[in-house]
Amino acid sequence: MNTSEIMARLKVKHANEKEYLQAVQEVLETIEDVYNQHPEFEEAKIIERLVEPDRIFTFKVTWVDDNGEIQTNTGYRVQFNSAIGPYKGGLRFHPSVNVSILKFLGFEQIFKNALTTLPMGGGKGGSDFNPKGKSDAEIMRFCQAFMLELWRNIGPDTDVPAGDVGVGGREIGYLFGMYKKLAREHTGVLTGKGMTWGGSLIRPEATGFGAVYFVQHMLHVQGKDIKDKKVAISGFGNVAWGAAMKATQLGAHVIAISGPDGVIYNPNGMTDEKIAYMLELRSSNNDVVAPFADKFPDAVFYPGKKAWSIKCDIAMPCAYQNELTGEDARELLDNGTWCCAEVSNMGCTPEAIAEFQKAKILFAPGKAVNAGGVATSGLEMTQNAMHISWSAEEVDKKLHEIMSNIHHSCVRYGTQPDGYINYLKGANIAGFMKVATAMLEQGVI
Ligand code: 2IT
Repeated sequence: MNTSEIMARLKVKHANEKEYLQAVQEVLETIEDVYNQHPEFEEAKIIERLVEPDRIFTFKVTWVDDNGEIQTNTGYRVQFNSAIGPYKGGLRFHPSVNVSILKFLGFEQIFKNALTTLPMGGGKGGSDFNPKGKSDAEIMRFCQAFMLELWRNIGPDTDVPAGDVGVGGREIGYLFGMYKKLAREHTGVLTGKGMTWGGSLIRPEATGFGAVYFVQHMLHVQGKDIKDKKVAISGFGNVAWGAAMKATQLGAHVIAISGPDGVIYNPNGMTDEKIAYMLELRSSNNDVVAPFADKFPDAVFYPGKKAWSIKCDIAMPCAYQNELTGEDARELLDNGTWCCAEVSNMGCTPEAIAEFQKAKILFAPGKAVNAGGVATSGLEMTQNAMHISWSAEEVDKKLHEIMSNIHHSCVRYGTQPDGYINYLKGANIAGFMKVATAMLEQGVI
């Protein structure tokens, strides 16, 4: 079957899983040529096998809130593909979480993890639990109840979850505590751990730092430098925070950050105090960015507006899937934006990507740009397995090397005859080739 036939069948079989279908379609479209050049892949039905997760666990999570009321949520873990290593990928706690979203994230993770050069398969999990407005004690009880079900299905050489939207250091702490109690072992079963109990230095910053390192490489190819460029960032979570910090350190001006309530226009760029305040905002659990403008008088809050309404050179979506639409892309292009580095997973709609590519501006997909996060999780696993910890400099150096390698892979597989670098194609082909080869060599399983 060719890639279009496979896609058509998937659309029938999983008709209501739109995010999953979107993620698969994007990959299949970009690897089609390579797939056709390798009849051995078709013979081994590699794509048919790759698009279905190995298994999905779905479980009930019951817990008691601060009012003594019993709450019921649904927990999931999608173990997608383990061809090149144990399943690896984050947990997302957000009311939108469902099988389609976790399958899309798990599918993306396979290729992303392959790109990192580290031995990690793809997985993802989470719950429809909404952390917004919950007390610390409620978060703890939920995490404990979640792990009570999950723990038998994960392990340091089996499946290693981490954080994603709604799951940060605090949640990983509660999840790890419960795992340790049940399994009676202190191993690297989760990443993103605290620094005193097995966490890796630089992991909290790694996704954002890695994204900016990737942008530096993209710009370098064009003979440009990030210094003095205007950068618009969406979101004010962990990823946006790391990206804002590194971009600022390198002399760029982060002139926009945003939240579900609107955008902060920050014409003078970030300061250390402003960057630190991003973390404070996030931990307030209220999911609003507006207070930033109350605290810093040189910043202006525009309710209901997106970061893409602010004139910038470089756009870095750092929030959710499909947060940057075709309309947003046209607005950015009209305002002269010449680089979009997707940091969120599938942050741009297919229409937005088509606009950027048609305009031939620099565009790179999340699975390449944000891979520094999971790569540093991989480095955390290595440190745990060796029972040592590396210095921040060592980890940062390795992160630099990994982002440089990923960029190199994108250029290698994505450079078009006219010289335009199609980073989307490059990332997908590079990831696919590695996983497909591993699957082929391991037989029909
Ligand atoms: O999307 C991602 O790569 C993550 N949420 C991080 C996953 C990880 O295992 O560190």
